[in-house]
Amino acid sequence: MGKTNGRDGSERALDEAMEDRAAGGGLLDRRIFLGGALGGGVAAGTGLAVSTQAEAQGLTVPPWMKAPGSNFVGYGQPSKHEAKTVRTFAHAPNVPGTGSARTPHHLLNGTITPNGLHFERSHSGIPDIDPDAHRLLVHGMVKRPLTFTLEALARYPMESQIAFIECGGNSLGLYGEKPPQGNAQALHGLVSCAEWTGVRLKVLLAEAGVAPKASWVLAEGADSAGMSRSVPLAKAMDDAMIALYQNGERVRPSNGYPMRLLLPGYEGNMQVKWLRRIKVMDAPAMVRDETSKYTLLTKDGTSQQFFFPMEAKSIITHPSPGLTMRGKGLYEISGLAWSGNGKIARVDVSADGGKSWARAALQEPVLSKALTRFRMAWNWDGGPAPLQARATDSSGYVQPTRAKLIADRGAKAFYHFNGISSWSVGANGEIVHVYA
Ligand SMILES: Nc1nc2c(c(=O)[nH]1)N[C@H]1C(S)=C(S)[C@@H](COP(=O)(O)O)O[C@H]1N2
Ligand SMILES: [Mo]
Repeated sequence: MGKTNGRDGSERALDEAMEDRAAGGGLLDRRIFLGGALGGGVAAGTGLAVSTQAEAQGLTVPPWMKAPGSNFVGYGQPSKHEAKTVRTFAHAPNVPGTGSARTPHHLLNGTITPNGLHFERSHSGIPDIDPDAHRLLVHGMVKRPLTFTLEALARYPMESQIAFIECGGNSLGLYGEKPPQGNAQALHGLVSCAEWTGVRLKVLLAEAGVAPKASWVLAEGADSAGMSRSVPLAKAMDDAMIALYQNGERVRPSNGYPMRLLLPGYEGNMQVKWLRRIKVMDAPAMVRDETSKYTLLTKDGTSQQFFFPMEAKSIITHPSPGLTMRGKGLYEISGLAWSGNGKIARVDVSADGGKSWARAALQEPVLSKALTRFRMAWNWDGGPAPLQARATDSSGYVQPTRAKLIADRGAKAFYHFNGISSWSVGANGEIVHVYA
């Protein structure tokens, strides 16, 4: 390293950045982590890494360098040291397979959820579908009803789309009077993001020939719940997809094998798994999951039906409950933001319970209706600190505070919780969920 780029320069840059406070509570300018300008300075200045000298002294030959490693396997698995990175789930009493399994966001990074960790919500277990026997029927108000085998569908032009899916019931505990205790997985784990590949629904509808008066479609699953939802024809003709692949491989059985309906940005319940039927109609079918369930209870006790997009929301994944703070100093606050109405435009972070905010850096590429990773540099002074994130999407919509959400919807609201949530970092380094 030349003198101008050397450790002296980096240390100075760190000092300057430390002074470049973006908001109260130790939040630093978002540029601090960008471009690696602080590589040496971060290590030297804050003790995040072992110093080079000490490392050189400790450079011995570890056991795994002394013998050849293990053999190849047909389908790879995560390291045995990552055995805690799993979904967590509870079954509804006496109903095997019914319930949900949650994504461990506090143990992951980036924006794509590995297939084995994508959250799952199933109303009647995971059907064991023979892909050769499965059929997709497109019928109702069409000129030509059509039946597709998986083989036939695979010959259509395909597209890929990175999209989040969030259950309408994600985070619903936060409507409660007292802050539920749990980690990001337990409280917010019913959201995941994958690259989905398949055939646009509009291609199949065009081939079937939709009647001019049609305005809705009914999607039905091949599970024993026969789970069904009505979808506006406009969405079906827009970015709706019959997804056959998930992160490059066939959709997992738990996520809809051999095909599911993908409705980017819409509540998870409508994205019918194990899809077997699309019926074109001129009115919604008023099935159970859009009448008795998945409606939005409002303040005056009436229910709002057909509230489809999941609105802008963010959660901090690091630090978060279950992760340990190792003394004061420099940390990265990082998390996920998403909006069913477009792209994330900005995320602001607060380390003083919402009194002051600083703009976080967004990881590129920022994609519409996909999870977006945000990052913020933070110099923790070792004292109590309530951490919050607030997302704004490309429509200008700003994630509301929990208080505002409840004032608007009433205390009995259940679905679509997207209020700002808070982690409190205690002086002992323990992190808990609070209402700040
Ligand atoms: N056929 C069928 N589709 C279904 C469900 C179901 O139980 N059966 N659950 C729905 C619900 S409530 C959600 S939130 C999403 C979850 O999708 P995932 O399990 O792939 O994460 O699937 C939806 N599609
Ligand atoms: Mo759901």
